[in-house]
Amino acid sequence: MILHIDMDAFFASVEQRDNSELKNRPVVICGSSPRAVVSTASYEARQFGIHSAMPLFQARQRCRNLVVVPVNMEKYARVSRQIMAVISRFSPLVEPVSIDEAYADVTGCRTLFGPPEAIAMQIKQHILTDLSLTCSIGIAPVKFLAKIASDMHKPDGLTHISKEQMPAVLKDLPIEKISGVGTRAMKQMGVLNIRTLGDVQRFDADFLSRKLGKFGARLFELSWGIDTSRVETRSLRKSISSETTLAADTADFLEAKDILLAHARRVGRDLRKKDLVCQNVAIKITFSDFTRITRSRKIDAPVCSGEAIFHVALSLFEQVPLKKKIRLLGVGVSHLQSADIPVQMPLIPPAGHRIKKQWETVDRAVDQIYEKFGRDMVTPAVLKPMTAKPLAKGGKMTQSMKVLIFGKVQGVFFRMETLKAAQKTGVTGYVRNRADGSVEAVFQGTPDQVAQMEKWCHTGAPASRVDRVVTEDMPSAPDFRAFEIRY
Ligand code: TTP
Ligand code: MG
Repeated sequence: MILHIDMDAFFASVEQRDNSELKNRPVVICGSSPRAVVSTASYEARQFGIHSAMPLFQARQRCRNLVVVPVNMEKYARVSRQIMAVISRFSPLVEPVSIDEAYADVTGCRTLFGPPEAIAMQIKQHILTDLSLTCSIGIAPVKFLAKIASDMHKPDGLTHISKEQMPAVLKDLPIEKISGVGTRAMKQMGVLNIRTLGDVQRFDADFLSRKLGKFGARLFELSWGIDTSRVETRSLRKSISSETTLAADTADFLEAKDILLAHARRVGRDLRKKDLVCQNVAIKITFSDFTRITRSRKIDAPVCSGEAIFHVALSLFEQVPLKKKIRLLGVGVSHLQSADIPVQMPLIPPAGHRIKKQWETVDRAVDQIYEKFGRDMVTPAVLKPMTAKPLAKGGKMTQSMKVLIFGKVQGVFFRMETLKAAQKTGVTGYVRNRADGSVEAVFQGTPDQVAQMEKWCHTGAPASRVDRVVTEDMPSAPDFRAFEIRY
């Protein structure tokens, strides 16, 4: 059984505890800049509709007696360590997930401390008596449900979803309760009339994967109560990261993409140097107004290639609405393990597996060049201006190039946009969807035209997400008369 422990109005409760004048009053914890947003609101302030991430001026409009307390991160970090210490008294398997929440696997703790509910009550009791704070705890057979349960009866709640209750809870669970559901996936599910996990159960895994990508497969499993993620202890959560404060704040997506790539490659290199692999990738963004967000994702199989880390980082980045300029950008990896630990491979390797292995080989070769000749000898293709090799054919300089585009790239719109771009550039050839979810295109034209199209492929049609572009010269391609969409 898994426990998910989440503190109630954490920053605000700590301040209310330490200053009796703040007790029972509407309090927000907030930065001091004029454009500051609320970090958290006390439950008294929440009655006015004030919540985390709300601009302070708006919060003040809602409640005239609002008390604004500055953030004291060091103090919250200290209290956080005390909370984790309390939880660790009841289980050796504790995974802190943020400053105020943790998972604890209490499966093996029954003999010492009793059944999960008794353990949860004792944790709540200790946090209250030792630290004068309240928390809410969710208990469930799997992690994602434990997290949902802890939120069900906040504040000071205790919610147990037993194995027997799981089917009924899953059936009515609104999908927006599941963490990691992006706005695009929400839209797509709206089209499919999916509002609850019960609705998800009507579809099969293949269909959901096709419609929602990788998230579809996870959603399918969750809808049937399957969540294979384990509670990862702190020792496994060491991380490696790379970040920079930019010379000038930027809102340029391509610039940010290049920075992410550079960081991902640096992190990958560090991993390989230490003979480690990671199974979690995170990005960190500080905006020009100093608000900061982090996003992270667990990945299916451990990786150490900069390319693999980059693709996860990029997809996380794409889910962040860029309303403000970026001041700092970073990539981090965690859930590290030795690269020597044999990874259990699925019987049928997933489609990307071979490509992933190839990238790791490329990365290791590039590492050696770095070691020998220094940094500037090799740069990843995306950071380099695109060039094309001309080939003499039929007396005129034409080049034919086959391009495979991976990512969220299928659909009528993507093909139409490729056609439009090709016609604009003047190349001939074709574009078609492939069964594995990628798009294949062949471009024929002058080296310049082909290079332009190759460059276009790296960004793709608006609203698409290009993960990877593989190109291949085709010296013996036939002459194409026009550019067409093939089916
Ligand atoms: P949460 O656990 O999301 O919120 P909370 O503990 O304040 O309230 P709840 O009772 O609903 O759990 O976040 C923990 C702390 O993280 C929160 O006290 C302040 C900080 N935080 C921010 O700084 N910005 C944010 O946008 C959010 C959501 C939280
Ligand atoms: Mg909380």
